[in-house]
Amino acid sequence: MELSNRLWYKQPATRWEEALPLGNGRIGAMAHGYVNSEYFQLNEDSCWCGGFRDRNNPDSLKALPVIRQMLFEGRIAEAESLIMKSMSGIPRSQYPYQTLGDFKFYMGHGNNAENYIRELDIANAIYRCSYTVDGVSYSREAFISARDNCLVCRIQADKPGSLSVSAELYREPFDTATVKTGEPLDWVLTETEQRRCGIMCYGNTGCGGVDFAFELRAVTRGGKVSVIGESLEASGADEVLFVLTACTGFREKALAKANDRVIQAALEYSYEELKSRHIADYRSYYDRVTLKLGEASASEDIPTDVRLKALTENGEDKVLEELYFNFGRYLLISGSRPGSLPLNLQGIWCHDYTPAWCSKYTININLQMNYWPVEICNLSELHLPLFDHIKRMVPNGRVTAEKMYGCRGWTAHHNTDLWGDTAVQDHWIPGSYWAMGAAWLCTHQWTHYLYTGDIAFLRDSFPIMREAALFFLDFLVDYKGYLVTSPSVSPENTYVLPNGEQGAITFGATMDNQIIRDLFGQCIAAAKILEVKDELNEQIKAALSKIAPDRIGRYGQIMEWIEDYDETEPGHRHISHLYGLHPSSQITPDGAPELAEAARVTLERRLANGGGHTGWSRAWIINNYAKLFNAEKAYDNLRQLLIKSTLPNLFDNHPPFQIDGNFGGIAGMAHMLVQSTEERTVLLPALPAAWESGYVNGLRIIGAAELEMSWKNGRLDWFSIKTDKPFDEVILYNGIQTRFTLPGGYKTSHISYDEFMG
Ligand code: FUC
Repeated sequence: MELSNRLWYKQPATRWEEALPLGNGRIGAMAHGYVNSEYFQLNEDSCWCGGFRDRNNPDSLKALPVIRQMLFEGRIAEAESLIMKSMSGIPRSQYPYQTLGDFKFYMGHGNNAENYIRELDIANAIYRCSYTVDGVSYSREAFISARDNCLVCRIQADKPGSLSVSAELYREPFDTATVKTGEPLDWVLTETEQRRCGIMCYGNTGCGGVDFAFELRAVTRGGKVSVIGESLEASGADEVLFVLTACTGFREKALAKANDRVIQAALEYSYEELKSRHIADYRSYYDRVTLKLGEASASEDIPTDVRLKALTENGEDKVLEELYFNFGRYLLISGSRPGSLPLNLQGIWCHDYTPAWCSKYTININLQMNYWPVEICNLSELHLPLFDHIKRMVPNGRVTAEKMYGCRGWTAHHNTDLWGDTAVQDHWIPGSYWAMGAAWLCTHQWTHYLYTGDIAFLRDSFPIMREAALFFLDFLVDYKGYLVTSPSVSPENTYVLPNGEQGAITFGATMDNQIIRDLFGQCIAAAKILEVKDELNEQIKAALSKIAPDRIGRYGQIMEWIEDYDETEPGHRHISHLYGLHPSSQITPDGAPELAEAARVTLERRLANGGGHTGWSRAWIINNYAKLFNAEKAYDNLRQLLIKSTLPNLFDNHPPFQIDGNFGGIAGMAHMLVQSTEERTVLLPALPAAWESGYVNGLRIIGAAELEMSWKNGRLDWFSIKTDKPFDEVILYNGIQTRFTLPGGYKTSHISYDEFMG
């Protein structure tokens, strides 16, 4: 197996952050690989505590003009005091996403193992653990199949009849019970009973939340299976096969029946069949992209945790970088599938009942960052859960727009949950009172269209994008001839006024202007494509011309606020005013060189003051430097991400574990190799010296096309473009550009450096 396709360790996990993730979009598990037991810590994507509530503060609308007036008059403290009371959600907080529960099995042997290895094969999405105890070699292999919607685990030993395994399920202390299913006649199950009887843990998450149920069955070769009390046991077996599935009331009404259907259907297949169905499905995504940053020798085959630790001294590790890139793709394919919920702060790998930030969907950077790599890394369908979620939010967002602000359209604040809640979350002044969440999410719809050319998708998304824009036609207020948001924040920073007073609530923050520019511009562009000519389109055009431009402040930086205030924390983890650089492409070195230079100064200032200290912040910085075509800085920050913000299982560390940095990190790597806007695609815009020679195949570019590219000695060697649809885009490399107009379904031959540079 290629080194860049495998995470491996010589010891069991000693903490959760060393366990290995499996998932199929809905069901997630962390495998710990103990010797005399296995611990799969489980998730189900809809396992949220609490039901939907209308939390919109009824006093918001009345307070709105007063708050606006206070802000214009510079009475910040008063405005903040009033906003906290009048605009915070009632109750203040959304409920948390939660772990589903635990599946554990105990091996009937001791703990003294030799030749222990556990690994995650990310080319096939399979977990393995093997060792020898008392001369018997044991192995377990597990995966979570999207095709058959279940976790499958096979245990083998090289001595016949030597397997005795006892399994249990629980959600301590929040389950109703674990019970026998299928009404077995006795403790010992007949062969037919093995397929329809097992154990099921069930309950309700509470506070009006979902019912949940997860069920386990065991089938053996040799030996017997019994259900005693809450335990499912195999004894004297040559081989044990466990199949587990889970669901909640979010999707199913009769939970036990739904789980029974899934497991019975899965058990129609043999283990090998289930495995090959799983691999074929997984690889249909994973094999789309290949990245080579160099050749690795067998002597480089060292355990992942050791490799990660060694990076600090060794300076660079291209195998680890490739592995990190592949692992990010693995997490996307395992955590976000058509029909699943979108990836929250911990994806489907959350181990708490009250996780950090409730493991919600934080939409002032984090949820968006989770989806930064999907289009460029050729995993476009994995974006769909986000679009489904946007649709869940729209009706709530209309209510929030009307009740809180008296506006048409729809809006959302900086968090949302399972139910698509859009009201203000928390009473965190620098973050909560920010009505830009919907607008930012809608830019993903446009991006998906740009990369796929899917007109039907655009037609479906267009009303949602326009309703998000409509909100701003009502919400924006006049300030010195500009239309500005008010109230708002620049997530999640605080400014200092010349009189020393500090504040976070503001109007017309730079990020807001940038997001609105994107949203309005995208609505206008979409209207043109869809041939929609109406009054609303004209109003959006008129409003767009009144959005304040980005301005450069006294340090040469992009101004974060409408005035050139200082920041309380110049090294703040958010770099909200660089939204225009990334994820947007309003600021590019070739399109807006002065602003790009100011963006560079902004980044330097952030970093000089301790910025980039959370994983996701570092990942944003990689993307930002890549977008500035600054290869060495992008690479240096990628190394920092690996050294400072990556856990032994390669999960991103905020701290604690937060998955956005994994996705932001690999998006950054992809953007170092290729960047597309509607105007042009740049090849190797930020190729660091360390990636001297390499090859990439399958990255997507705007215009529904795919790129294959090789480079040698730091220079483009050749590239080729494969189109889905008629393609018309300028390709830029090293200052030279050529327009490519190609028919759909076409692959160019290798275009060499010399040919291209002409
Ligand atoms: C934002 C960030 C935090 C964290 C949280 C989930 O509030 O500022 O760092 O990522 O979201």
